Amino acid sequence: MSTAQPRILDVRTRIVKDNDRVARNLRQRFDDAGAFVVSLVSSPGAGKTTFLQKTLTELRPKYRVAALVGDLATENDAQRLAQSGAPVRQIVTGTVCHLEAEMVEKAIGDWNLAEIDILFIENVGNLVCPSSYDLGEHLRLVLLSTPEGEDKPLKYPTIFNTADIAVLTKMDIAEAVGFDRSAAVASIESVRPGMKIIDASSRAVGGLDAWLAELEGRLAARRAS
Ligand SMILES: Nc1nc2c(ncn2[C@@H]2O[C@H](COP(=O)(O)OP(=O)(O)OP(=O)(O)O)[C@@H](O)[C@H]2O)c(=O)[nH]1
Ligand SMILES: [Mg+2]
Repeated sequence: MSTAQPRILDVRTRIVKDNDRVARNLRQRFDDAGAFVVSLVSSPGAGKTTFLQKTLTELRPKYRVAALVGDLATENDAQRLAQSGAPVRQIVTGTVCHLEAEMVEKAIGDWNLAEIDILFIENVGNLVCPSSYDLGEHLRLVLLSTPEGEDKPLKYPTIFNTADIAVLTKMDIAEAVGFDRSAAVASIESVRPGMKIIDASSRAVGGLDAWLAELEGRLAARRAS
């Protein structure tokens, strides 16, 4: 038992190192092509696909957008996202509980990145595994939905520490589920002081306005730099 543990850790460290190398190459490709890449992580069902479908639909008139989506099984999410009219590819991971940079690289395949302004990557719904894997993205969102508990950041600090923005989703049902926003904000603040927090609802009219303004601001700043 005590001899097996270090070997497992060695293998894991090597896998993560290999992933980081592929992710660095990917980020360079994205930069060279001028594609801004945003990934989304959250627990299962926090609202990633709904948020992304609406985001793609809102952005399509102004930007060339595309999406990759990871799940252990089914092409359901890709079919939902494709309703936006954007190019979408599903990554089926089988038994793997997170996306890896190599999976992203393969899924991009023959896409011409120079023809994409913003590429979104929806990770597998999981608050643990995705945190260790850089996908070459420029911006990582962690979604926390109102029904799932204000202390999730305290229980899963790493996923919040490896993300850039926390999005509080399903705000339209916040009152019905007794969501305590200040407690959720305090949880996020205690694991990641100063983290940007955005309220969102994919059901309410204008529910993604704050997020879309933030994204457009970051995109403009990137293009100006
Ligand atoms: N009330 C409300 N429901 C939402 C909102 N966003 C998503 N939902 C619902 O939450 C459920 C899960 O949403 P999904 O978008 O599939 O969640 P997901 O994070 O992509 O799920 P996985 O990919 O399985 O991890 C669905 O029934 C959605 O309709 C929201 O803003 N408000
Ligand atoms: Mg989904």
